Amino acid sequence: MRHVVVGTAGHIDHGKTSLVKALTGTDTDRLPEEKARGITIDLGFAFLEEPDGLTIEIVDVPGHERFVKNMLAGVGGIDLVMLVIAADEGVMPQTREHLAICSLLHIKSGLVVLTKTDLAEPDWIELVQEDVRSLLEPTFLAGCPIVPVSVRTGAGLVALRAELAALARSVPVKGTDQTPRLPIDRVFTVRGFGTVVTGTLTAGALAVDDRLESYPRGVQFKVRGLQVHGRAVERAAAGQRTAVNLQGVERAAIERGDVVAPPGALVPTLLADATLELLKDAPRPLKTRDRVRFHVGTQEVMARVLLVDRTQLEPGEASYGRFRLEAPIVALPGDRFVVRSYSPIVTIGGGTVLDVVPPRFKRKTPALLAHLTLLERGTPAQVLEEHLKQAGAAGARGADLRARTAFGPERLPALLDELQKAGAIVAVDREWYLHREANDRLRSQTLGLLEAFHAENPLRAGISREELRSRAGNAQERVFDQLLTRLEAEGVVRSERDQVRLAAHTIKLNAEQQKVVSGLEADFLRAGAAPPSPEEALAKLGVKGTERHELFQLLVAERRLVRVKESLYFHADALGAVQDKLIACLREKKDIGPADVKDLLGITRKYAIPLMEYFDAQRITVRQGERRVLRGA
Ligand SMILES: Nc1nc2c(ncn2[C@@H]2O[C@H](COP(=O)(O)OP(=O)(O)OP(=O)(O)O)[C@@H](O)[C@H]2O)c(=O)[nH]1
Ligand SMILES: [Mg+2]
Repeated sequence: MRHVVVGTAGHIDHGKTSLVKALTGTDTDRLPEEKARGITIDLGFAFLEEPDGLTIEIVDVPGHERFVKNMLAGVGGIDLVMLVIAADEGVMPQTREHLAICSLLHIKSGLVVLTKTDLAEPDWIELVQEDVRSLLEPTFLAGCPIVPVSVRTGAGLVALRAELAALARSVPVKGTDQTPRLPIDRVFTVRGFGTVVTGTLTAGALAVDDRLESYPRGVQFKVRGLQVHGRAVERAAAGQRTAVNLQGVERAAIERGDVVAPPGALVPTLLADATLELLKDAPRPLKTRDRVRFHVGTQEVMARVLLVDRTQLEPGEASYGRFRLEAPIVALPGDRFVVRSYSPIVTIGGGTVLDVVPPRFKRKTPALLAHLTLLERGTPAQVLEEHLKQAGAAGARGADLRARTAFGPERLPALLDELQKAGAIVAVDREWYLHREANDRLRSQTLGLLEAFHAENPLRAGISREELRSRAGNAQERVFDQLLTRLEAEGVVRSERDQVRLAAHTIKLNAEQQKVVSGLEADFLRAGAAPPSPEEALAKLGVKGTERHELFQLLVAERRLVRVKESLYFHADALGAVQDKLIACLREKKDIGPADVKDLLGITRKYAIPLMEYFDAQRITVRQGERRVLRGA
């Protein structure tokens, strides 16, 4: 089962809709206004089934110059174009404009239908054919079949159908390893069913009960039903005209231009980098900051264009542009788009989307140019590496890379693997990646910070992990954790509790410092349950300072002194002895008050109260009024 999408194109009244009807039996002009005016206003849909299982989906577009925007919403998803030219009138303005649009969208092939041949003399038809050939010469339709037909007499219709089927069979099969996307071209409600959207599925498949999302508004829903050609189906495949019945979504929450895809698979953006070419016959140069109409998929959004390496793009020239969009678009790199001027509304150019999450760059810098050139011309692996390079120290999640590249769910992991093996990127964990350069930069920055910290604080064992992370440019937490884990595994860094240090760092005391530290420790040990204040202890050794003194803190960091409350420290051994006595006493007496503690340890209230509170906090005792009992006793 193959589905190939053919779009009509051509000037108003040249017979597109009549031709579709003659081929398929379907009148695609459904609107009352279309019937009344005898012109096509919006898109119409029909199909042809070939005996071998090939289905040719036909999108009929309006030719009126005022409805080119509708035409653009229709041709975004087509594989082939059927350029319809009336033999009596020949090439007209929208013949050219539609042809230019198809060229800009990189439609691969198609054919020309020279219709209304019953209205022209053979000589004249001959001349028109010449004219058409020279029009097509510089385009993708150069040398394509030109099929003369008359809907009135039926002449040429059989030959046309055969040409169409042959062309359709030569269209390459659509990729399966791609994000399924349904750019919405119609939204309506069906009584008893609710909201229905239609579009041409670009890739992959959709199935009933799938959980999907409508972008850019992020409305999530379940597929209640699917229809293809008016028949209910369980599954819709790439290339099929698909109608999706959304469960629980208001009609007003969706409009033409929105895109249906799996949740998280796409990123709406207000900024897009792209290649940009101006048509040779554009009426004037395009200047940076010009306001344009940006058409991608079935969407039209106003935008300002910033030219990357010049202030003005001349007709026929190509460069890179950054588009500041006035409403979010939903696209993937590789998508083609069309640009029309704000006023007068004419098609002036187009290009390929390169990046939908563009990095911040100072405009016009050679770096930006090099970056965009790589995105345009690089191999898939180079493009992916470039995205990770731009992500810097923050790195990127695999799922986010998928939403901003055209690589499918199978291709992307394979490319990430390849880059990892080549040493270009580092896997932070199973879903987070970092460019090698960012990794190395963060690593040397972190080691440098540790070195500097030790040099400035020779008597401190280490720096807190959080402090270090924030000094290292507020590194992404997962990235930083992974770096420290690796540095530890390599034996370069040690971390204890929340303190990090270089493995090589040791605290070296000179003789005088050593004397102070030993003196302090001895003093507190001797004082037992009635220790001096830090100031007193230091002063006794001839040092001026408080508990913040670094030699004092050294004993605290090593847990030889334990802080019971502000400015009240006990030697760890003394505190251990106090705890033992207290527990023994509590076992015997069941509960004790401050007076018991004073007597037991021979200390004053000044020590007894903080000690009792300390043991409460340590969850050894529980307070009951003014008395304490053993916790859990
Ligand atoms: N004599 C003759 N008339 C034709 C032929 N094909 C179409 N017409 C007539 O041309 C007029 C326009 O035909 P449409 O099919 O509506 O043209 P269209 O290209 O779809 O027009 P838009 O969608 O508005 O751009 C109608 O009156 C048709 O009957 C033909 O082969 N011979
Ligand atoms: Mg029509």
